[in-house]
Amino acid sequence: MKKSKNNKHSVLNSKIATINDLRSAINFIQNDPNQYIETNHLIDPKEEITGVYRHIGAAGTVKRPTKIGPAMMFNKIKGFPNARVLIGLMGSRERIGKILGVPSIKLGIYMANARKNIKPPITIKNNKAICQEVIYDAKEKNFDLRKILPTIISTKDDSGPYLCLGLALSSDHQNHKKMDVSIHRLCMQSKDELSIFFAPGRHIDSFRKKAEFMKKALNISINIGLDPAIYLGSGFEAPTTPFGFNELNIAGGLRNKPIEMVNCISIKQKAIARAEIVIEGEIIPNIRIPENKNKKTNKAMPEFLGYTGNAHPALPVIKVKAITTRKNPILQTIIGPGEEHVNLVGIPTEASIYLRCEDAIPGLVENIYAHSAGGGKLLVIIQVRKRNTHDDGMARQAALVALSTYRELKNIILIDEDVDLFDTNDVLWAMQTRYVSDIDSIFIPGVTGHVLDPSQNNLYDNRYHGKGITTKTIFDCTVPYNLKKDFIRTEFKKINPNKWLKK
Ligand SMILES: [Mn+2]
Repeated sequence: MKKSKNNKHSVLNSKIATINDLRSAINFIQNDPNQYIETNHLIDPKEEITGVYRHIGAAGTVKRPTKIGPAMMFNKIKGFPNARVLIGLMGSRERIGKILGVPSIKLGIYMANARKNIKPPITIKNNKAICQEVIYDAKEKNFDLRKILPTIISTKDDSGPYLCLGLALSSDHQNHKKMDVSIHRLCMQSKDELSIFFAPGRHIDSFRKKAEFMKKALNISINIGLDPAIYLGSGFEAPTTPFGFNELNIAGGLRNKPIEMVNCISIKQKAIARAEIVIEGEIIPNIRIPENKNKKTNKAMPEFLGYTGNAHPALPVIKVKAITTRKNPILQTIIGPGEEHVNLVGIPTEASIYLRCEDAIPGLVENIYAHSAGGGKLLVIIQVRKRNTHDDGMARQAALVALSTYRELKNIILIDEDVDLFDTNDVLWAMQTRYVSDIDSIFIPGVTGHVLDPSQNNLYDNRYHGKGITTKTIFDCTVPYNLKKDFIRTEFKKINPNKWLKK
């Protein structure tokens, strides 16, 4: 019995070890209808894919009705006979846990370990790179990226077709060892132009500004359809991954194997060798275009807090030089406010906070959850195990460490080890009997938050002049250590119920 169990475990691990790109990740889950479904019904990438998937598995901050569900592959795309669209692959923690070979409740801590045990990427030869099986040269007369890629339009208000899972890879134009990978909002603006939106402080934007100052273009590759380990590793931000640190190191750590890069064919830059699709281009210095250039709408696309973002008046432009793809490429995408986005930003956030708390207060923090309701950024649940009365203060100190680690964080709920941080009913239960608002709330006013939160606005709170400034709150829902004996949850007999479930 024991032997077969061990064998099963080793088979599982060896399968996970073979996941090195999007298709091998799909193969791993494709026979489980709770994790993956396909459809051969023709679908329009304009509004229909998001309209359908909202009912299947979007969840997150999407307006209800919606739910967590399987990833969905659309095999027949209107106007694009050779391409497929996949949405929702990283849309549940359970599925990410399966694909990475980790229990889903341990994902944050596992990511923290990958940050400590990094593996640098390697570069392979072009003739070995499957991302270059098919080549479209932008110099050719009929080149039009809008006709090559089945890019989705999420809603009627969107500024245009958006690539929602384009992993941008770029480097310092004078020192290519300083590299960065990160995901940004990319809108198709013409047959060979994309606008790129950088949130303040993003590392590739710093490369761009430096190149622009010297009147140089910045070479950039946009990589789509990847091993989820690469997307998840790319979600780390400074200070956990400081400026110039290549986040592909962490993906290599997650897989315990270097990520393969390849030289682009049209520019001096790297691409992810096993990507489904690579867009090669350069960010032109001193050019800006309005994000809504092609459409009279003030809106851009649905953003992670569940509201549609405003179109930006002046964005940098990527001039596309070439597109390379696998044969019959899969365009991988997400719903902006969905659970998939929550996981992509939230799990690295959990890892970053865990690392800093372990450094500052070893052994206190049990686990961290960047909650779905805050889009993985605004709300974090911190579970602590107090060891003495001193830890009554240290738990609150852990919350301050979290706020200093991740500036976009707004609200923190502290809970004890006997509360399930992933079960919101249980967290709210702790709030009812272990929290008294006027003694257990800590307010920290006037601190930088996130510009996409509509309450962080002068019209809502006229104490602050700018956008993205707010009051941060710590809700301490833990029991004071000396009173623990009065807060013991009812214990039921420990018993295996399976016998009573058999017919
Ligand atoms: Mn970075």
